[in-house]
Amino acid sequence: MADQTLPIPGPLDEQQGGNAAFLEWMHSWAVTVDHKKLGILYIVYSLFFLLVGGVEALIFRIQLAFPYSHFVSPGVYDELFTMHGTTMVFLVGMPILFGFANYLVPLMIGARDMAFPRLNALSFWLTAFGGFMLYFSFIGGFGLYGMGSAPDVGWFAYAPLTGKAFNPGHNVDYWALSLIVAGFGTLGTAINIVATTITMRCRGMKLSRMPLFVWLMLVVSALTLVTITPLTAAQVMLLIDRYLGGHFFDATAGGSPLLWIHFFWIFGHPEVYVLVLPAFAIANEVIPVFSRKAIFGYTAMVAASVGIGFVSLAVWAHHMFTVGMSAFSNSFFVLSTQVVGIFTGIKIFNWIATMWGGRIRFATPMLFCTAFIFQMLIAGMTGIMLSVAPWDWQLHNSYFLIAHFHYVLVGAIVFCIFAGFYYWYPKAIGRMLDERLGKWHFWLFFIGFHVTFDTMHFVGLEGMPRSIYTYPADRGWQGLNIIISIGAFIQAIAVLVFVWNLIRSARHGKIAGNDPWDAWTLEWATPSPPPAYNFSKEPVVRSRRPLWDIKHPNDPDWKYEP
Ligand SMILES: [Cu+2]
Repeated sequence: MADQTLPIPGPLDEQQGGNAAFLEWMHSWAVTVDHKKLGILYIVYSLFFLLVGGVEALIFRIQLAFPYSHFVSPGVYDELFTMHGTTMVFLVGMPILFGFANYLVPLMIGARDMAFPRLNALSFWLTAFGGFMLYFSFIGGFGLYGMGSAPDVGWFAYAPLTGKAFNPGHNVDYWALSLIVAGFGTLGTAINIVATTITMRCRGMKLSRMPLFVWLMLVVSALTLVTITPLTAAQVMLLIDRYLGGHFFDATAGGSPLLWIHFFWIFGHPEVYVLVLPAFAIANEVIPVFSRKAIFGYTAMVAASVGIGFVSLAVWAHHMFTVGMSAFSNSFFVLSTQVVGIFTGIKIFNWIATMWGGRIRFATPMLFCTAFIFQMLIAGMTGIMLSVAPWDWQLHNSYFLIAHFHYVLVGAIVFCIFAGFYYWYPKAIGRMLDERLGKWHFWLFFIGFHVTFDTMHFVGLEGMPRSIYTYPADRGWQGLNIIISIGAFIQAIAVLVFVWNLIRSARHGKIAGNDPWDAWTLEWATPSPPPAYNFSKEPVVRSRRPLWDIKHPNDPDWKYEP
């Protein structure tokens, strides 16, 4: 088989081809409108910020490991947890998952590219510009602590703390402006995915035959269109308050800080599903292939995803049970939040039913997905606990809440992202990731994750609130905090093993070939990596498993799907 790996120039090539070749290579990536290259750019960009956001977490975990610690100053501490949250949600979670979608959706539906390739390129560069502008605040921002102040108001930037009275510097402006710019990039990508899915499917790829990955990215993109907009509107209102004499969020002048909180969570909670549904989408592709069984309950999976999409728009105030809403409002948001739990339950049932009776191969992607199911179950249960208003009154903004949402953001989303890397890296690069390093990555990350976030539930139940800079020694939180910090460092080592695997395998990994996992969706029908034009001939699809049909025409349990 010809060596079809992705051409990655190295120092040798530079010496032979001189800088010209390298510059030409750089130029080809800078001006690309190819969905595959843009997908890879999104992923590399997000991996960089995953490391940055991870380092921020390690620094404040050192600060919190001991009582009365002054490892960093209070101001820097506030910047670190604000930037950690903002980075992981806006510069890692969304772009990395849209990166996977950018790379895979056209391939999975048998299309040549996205519907709007130039909009696609613009969307990436807006996203990247927004992210780097946010980090420029570390240099350009001017806050209470002088030059070089990053946003320090929490990732949800509650009013009135963001007002000029409490935050006279530019760090809040960097937060709002950079997310507005990145937000337009995200909107552009969402428009592209919706248009591509609706208009670019190859012959026979009916909606009822689309891979679940594509279905979920369609729901996510529609959700993005209706949730990024209120956030952008609120950020513009904030800038009007700060510079044009507005009073939207200023209670002393007829405005209301609660208005910001409502706006933020009208975006913020659906945002959780903009992040977790793509993770579910990855699990929907990996679990069946490694169980050697088609997904259980395809239609129920689609319906549950659409259901989550809709209901997630009606739960936002479960983040506001402590603001003093009426009993009726609280009850409404308790119930709507628990309805989402039903849809997630259907999905967890279907993943287990898919594995049930299957011939399961626990290769690294499947290890990450199996752990994901277990952790999503726990995250769901603590979510239901927190959705009960009286319980939430006790634990709101405690480390129990931090543990809960990291169970979703890391335990579900990051675990699935890692699974996606081990599953689709061979397709994009043409070489396999090393399985031995993969197993090390998995077990170290699994242990580190549980040491950190299981323990965090308990220090929360012991009453430790979030965002505090330090704590007294007599609260009994020290032991638990040291364990949490040790877990964080184990996770960091696991991520370094992963990064090393990514770099090393690009040159030394086993050649993958077109279809290393014996899968059944169309991306595996192309060479690895796929040529710029994707398919030499438009595929014709006759079922939900187009490649399986081609490879197993006489499969006894194959049946024609209308
Ligand atoms: Cu929520």
